[in-house]
Amino acid sequence: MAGQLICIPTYDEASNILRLVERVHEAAPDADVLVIDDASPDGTGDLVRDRMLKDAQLEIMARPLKLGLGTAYMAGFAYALQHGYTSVLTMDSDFSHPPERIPALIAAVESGTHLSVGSRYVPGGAIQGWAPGRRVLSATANFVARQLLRLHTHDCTGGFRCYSLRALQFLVTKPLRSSGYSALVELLTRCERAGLTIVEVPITFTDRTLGQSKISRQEIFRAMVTVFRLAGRS
Ligand SMILES: Nc1nc2c(ncn2[C@@H]2O[C@H](COP(=O)(O)OP(=O)(O)O)[C@@H](O)[C@H]2O)c(=O)[nH]1
Ligand SMILES: [Mg+2]
Repeated sequence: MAGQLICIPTYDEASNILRLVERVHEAAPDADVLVIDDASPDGTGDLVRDRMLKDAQLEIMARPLKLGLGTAYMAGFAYALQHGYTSVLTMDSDFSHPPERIPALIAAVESGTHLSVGSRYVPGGAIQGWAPGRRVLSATANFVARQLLRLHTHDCTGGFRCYSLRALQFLVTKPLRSSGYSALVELLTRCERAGLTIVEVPITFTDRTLGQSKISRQEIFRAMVTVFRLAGRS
C-alpha cells in the first residue's frame, strides 16, 4: 500500500535537488518522493534520473516546458491519486522549507486534519535571510489575500503543505485558474471555502543559499490579479 508522496517542483535546481532528496528521505524514510521538473535547462532532471537508478523511493515527472508551479502541484495530486497515495506533502527544492518539519506536517494530517500548512506567520514561525523588501512583499501579500478573501490561515502563500486524501480528491475535481505562484492562494481558498479543516504548523523559512528565485514581477502581478478574481467570487 502506497502511503505518503512528497512532491517537489523544480526549475533549475541542480545545485539543491540531490542534497534535498537525501534530507527528505532522512526526515520521512517511508515516503516516496516525486520531483516535478519542467525541463530545467541546468540538467536537474538528469541528476534525478541518475539518482533514481539507486533510489527506489524517487520518481520524476518530466514535463516538456516551464508550465508553472500551480499546474505542477495539480499534476502531482493527480499522480498521487492514480498511484494510491493517501497524502501529498509539497515543498520547494531550495531548502527554504526545513525537511525536519515534514513529520509535524504529516502528523497533523494523520491525526485527521484535511490540510496542514507550514507557517511563517504564527507564533513559533520565522523568516531568515530575506531582505526587508521581500519580507514586506510577503507580509503585504498575505495581509491583502487574508482580508479580501476572508481567509483564516495566516500563511496563505507558502508552498510547504500536507494535503490529506480528502483534500486531494476535492481539489482535483476542478482545474485551477492560476498556473503560477498564485495557485497557492487559490488552493487554500478552495479548501477554506469547502470547509476543510486546516492547521498551521510553525516553520522557520530560510532564504535559498544556492540557485536563483524564479519569482518575477510578472508572477507578482498575476498573483494580485488572481486574488482580486477570487475575491469577486466569494
Ligand atoms: N516544475 C516547476 N517548478 C517551479 C516552477 N517555478 C518555480 N518552481 C519551483 O518552485 C519552487 C519555488 O520557487 P522559488 O524560485 O524558490 O520561489 P521563491 O522561494 O518564492 O523565490 C522551487 O522549488 C522552484 O524550483 C515551474 O514553472 N515549474
Ligand atoms: Mg524559494
